[in-house]
This record gives sequence, C-alpha cells and structure tokens, in this order.
Amino acid sequence: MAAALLLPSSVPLSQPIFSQDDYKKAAAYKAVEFVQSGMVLGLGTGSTAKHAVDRIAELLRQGTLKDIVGIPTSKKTYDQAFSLGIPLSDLDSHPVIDLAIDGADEVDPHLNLVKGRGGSLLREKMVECVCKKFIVIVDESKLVEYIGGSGLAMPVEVVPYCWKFTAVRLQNLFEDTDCVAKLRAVGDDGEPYVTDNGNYIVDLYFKKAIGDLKVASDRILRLAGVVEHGMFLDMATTVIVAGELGITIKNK
Ligand code: ABF
Repeated sequence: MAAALLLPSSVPLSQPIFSQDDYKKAAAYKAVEFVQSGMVLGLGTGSTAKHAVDRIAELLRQGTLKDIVGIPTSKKTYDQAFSLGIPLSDLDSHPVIDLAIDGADEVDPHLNLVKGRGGSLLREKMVECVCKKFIVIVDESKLVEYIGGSGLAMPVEVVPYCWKFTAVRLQNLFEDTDCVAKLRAVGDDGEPYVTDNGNYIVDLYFKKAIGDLKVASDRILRLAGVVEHGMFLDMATTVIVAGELGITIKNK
C-alpha cells in the first residue's frame, strides 16, 4: 500500500526546488517520525542514513526522544553517532532491534534491495535482519524495475585470500547475464577497498535480469570465500521514497 505526502510547497514551482540531498533528508526525517523513546535503533550508513542519525541526535538533545540505544552499521556511523552523543551498543548486548533506518542503492517493486555500494553491507545485514521494523529511506533515483536494473554494481564481500579465484567463480555463476566481476579499488594506485571487517568487495555488474533472486542469493552464499552479498531480500518492512511528487511510503 502506498501513501503520498507532499513535501513543503512554499517554494515557487518555477524555481529549482529540491536537490537530491533535500529528498534524502526529507525521507530520513519522515522515517525518524517512527522512532519512539526507549527503542533500540539500527543506525544505517550512507548519505541518506546520515540525515536520520543527525535528526535522532537532535531530538535526543531537545528531549523529545529519550532512552535510545543505537547500533551502528559501520565504523563511520559509529563515529558520527558517538560524536553527536547518541548512546551506542552492539548486537552482542542488544540482539533484538526495534527499528532500523537505512538507505539503499536499488529498491525493486517488491521492496527487495541492493545495498553495499557504500561498503557496509555485512554489518548492515547483520543488524537489519534482526530488527522488528526496517525502514529504508531513498530518493526516487533508487527505484528500479528489477534488481541490477540500474546497471550499477551488486556488491559481494569476500575474504582477501585468493579473491581473484572467488571473483571468477562469482562471474561464472551468472554467465547467462553476461556478468562482469570487478574488485572494488580505491585511490590512484588501485589498492583494494577494505571493509570494516578487513575483507574485499567484488562488484558484480549484470547486463540482464538475474531471474530468481532467492536462488541467486543461495548460489552466491554457497561459494567458499564469500562472506555476504548486497541483495537484501524480503527484509524491508517500509520504504520511504522522496522525490518530485513528494514523499511516498510503501509498506510490505
Ligand atoms: C547504505 O548507503 C548502503 O547500503 C548503500 O550502499 C548506501 C546508500 O547510500 P546513499 O544513501 O549515500 O545513497 O545505506
């Protein structure tokens, strides 16, 4: 079921109205309306989730929210939340999470997601698979007809040991989609990107739809050397999309 809410319309329509970051912020602020005092919260990673963390901290400072415990999904989010004074913990101490709020790279019509282009997919999945409610916040550019449909990467976290071997095996799994597997690299000299968990990321580029997502997920996870992949299937309970037409809330 989808409900549409208009963004503030005080700006004349003839002017450039909202930037992509305004949409991200609008989606994030709407999601934080679902946060209640006393909750254990999964704190997402990325430029959209950052707005949610800022807003939670602001409401805590104002006293509108109390007794929140945040479980960060990355070192970067830990640093942000810590610097803003949000009380933090981890899954060892809080194995059940009331609500997680996080961004995504792709959202399909069934609310399946691609996540992890920001590199934090493993901790995001560990936190978001144990939450009672998972609100995904995106601007409308993230909506796709099918997973992989943006033409951008579907990340897979792999152990560094013989990563080339694992990358070839991943690419071969999806040869019917003309898949290309590339190690994520950083900097001018192409050093491997290293995740918060000390692993590498192999980005998969599909040229065609990958068919049954659960089958694809199982096949990836069965490969020795793979730690986790960035398809988040049947996990989002709500997706909040902000765009030109306002805010749309889609519930599972
Ligand atoms: C996290 O941040 C990731 O799973 C995803 O890769 C990314 C989305 O980034 P942004 O909100 O900056 O577009 O949620």
